[in-house]
Amino acid sequence: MDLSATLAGVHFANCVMNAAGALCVTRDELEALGRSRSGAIVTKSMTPAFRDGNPSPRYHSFPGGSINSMGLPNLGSPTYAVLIPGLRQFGKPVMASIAGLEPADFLDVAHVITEVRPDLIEVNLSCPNIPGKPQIGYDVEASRSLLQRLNGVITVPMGVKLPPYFDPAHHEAMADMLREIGVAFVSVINSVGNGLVVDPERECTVIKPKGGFGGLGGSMIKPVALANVRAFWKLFDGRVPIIGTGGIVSGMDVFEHGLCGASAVQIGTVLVDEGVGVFERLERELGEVLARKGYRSFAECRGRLREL
Ligand code: RRO
Repeated sequence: MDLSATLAGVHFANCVMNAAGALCVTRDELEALGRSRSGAIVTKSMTPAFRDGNPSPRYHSFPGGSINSMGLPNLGSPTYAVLIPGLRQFGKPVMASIAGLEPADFLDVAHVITEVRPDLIEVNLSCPNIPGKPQIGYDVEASRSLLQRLNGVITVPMGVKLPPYFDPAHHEAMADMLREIGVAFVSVINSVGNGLVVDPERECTVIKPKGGFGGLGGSMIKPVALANVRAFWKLFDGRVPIIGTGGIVSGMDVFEHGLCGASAVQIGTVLVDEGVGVFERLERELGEVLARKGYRSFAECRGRLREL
């Protein structure tokens, strides 16, 4: 079964890769992704300098999914610029996720990372966990201004990682702006920001930062993720490739993202829960689903969701 994907001119032997943030901060983690069946090596979102992130506990997984408030812990872009050339030995695309607390941070990181030419750059407009810093992706004009400036610096395919939107007017406004900018791909969704998980026995929050508020991931967010994949697929008429992220636990979940319009997918919570062996399981399960349904490739099912 052909589970490959081509996106912004970049070929992925496997359409399933890690989501930025999941097991991709350190050199060891990035190299483990390189050795795994992940279709790409996606880095943790990086800032101009090393960050410890928020105080622990800051990640909690439970049967329905996960909540996190990591707070952008990362090695800093100069260190990733040294690591990225070495990651090429694994023969798969390297995607650098870039972030910042201010627009100037994104530009600084973009300058440093463009120099080492990752295959793609994903601009993270949607970190929900920095106290006092709203998600840029919820402000169309701030996003436009930042992306215009980054377009002048980044010379590899540039995509955006967006937060979930819950209203068609918001999908339309964002899609109009992204069409004008000419992004190479759209990655949806980041975690569902500022949820609250409670431990009723201990009568407390399960994570420490921000009074227990954090980004939700895992199976409980799948319908929100699918809605965002589908909304952008329709608004772009299938002409801007979409990476679907959110709620993938099984090969069938990957198939659902494909039906809604995803060209490739990323996994977060399930990767943290199971480790890099999960890529092999998902590959096997997706291959079985596609074969049973008479498809010859993952690409063939893309966007084919029937509307009743
Ligand atoms: O580091 C984080 O707290 C974090 C980031 Br940058 C992000 O984009 N999404 C998320 O759920 N956590």
